[in-house]
Amino acid sequence: FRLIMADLLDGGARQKGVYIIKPIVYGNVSKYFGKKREEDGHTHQWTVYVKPYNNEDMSAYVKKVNFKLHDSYANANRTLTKPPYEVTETGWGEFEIVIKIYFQDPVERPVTIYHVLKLFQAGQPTDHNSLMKNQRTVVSEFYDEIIFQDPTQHIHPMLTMTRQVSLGAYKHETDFEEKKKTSLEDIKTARAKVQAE
Ligand code: SLL
Repeated sequence: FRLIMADLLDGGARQKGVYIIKPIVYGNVSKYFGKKREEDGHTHQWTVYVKPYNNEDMSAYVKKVNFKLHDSYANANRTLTKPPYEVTETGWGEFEIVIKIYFQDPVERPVTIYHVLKLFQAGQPTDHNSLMKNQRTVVSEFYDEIIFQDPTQHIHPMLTMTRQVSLGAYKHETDFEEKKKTSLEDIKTARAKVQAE
């Protein structure tokens, strides 16, 4: 009993000065039906998701992911307890989706992400003809990082020993390496501009 207690106490203690970073990608893809559906006026199919930036099994440290949709949807609260953490739906309108990530370690507070569901290409008209011209999938996704500060010893292995989920190439809709380059260039340019002012 003493040994178990000692382990529980130690394992539950936070490790000071340790940071573990889990890179993620969240967002949505959507596609125009090609027409407005008679029955419900829906025009698009879309999928909102949270996935690892690197190919790994997030369920090692994620307990569940909740997607809170617009109230016009039946069962607007969708909970996924295993990967893929995604919801596919149809609809006609854009709205904000609240994504809440819960962790296996109960001492870690859930992380909340706000994502505006995107169906239409920014700056483009949304009439039928314009939507047809732009047949490809609309993508709105973002790179981000979940940072575990001073994780407990219990969750440490769950964070560092995640396994690969699928063999073969693991690709995202967005070329994030390229986006990193252009973002850094943009920051440099902006800095130079501020300096000049
Ligand atoms: C607004 N942004 O300002 C809009 C709300 C609601 C989207 C968009 C269909 C839901 C359903 C749908 O696309 N809702 O029929 O199940 O009001």
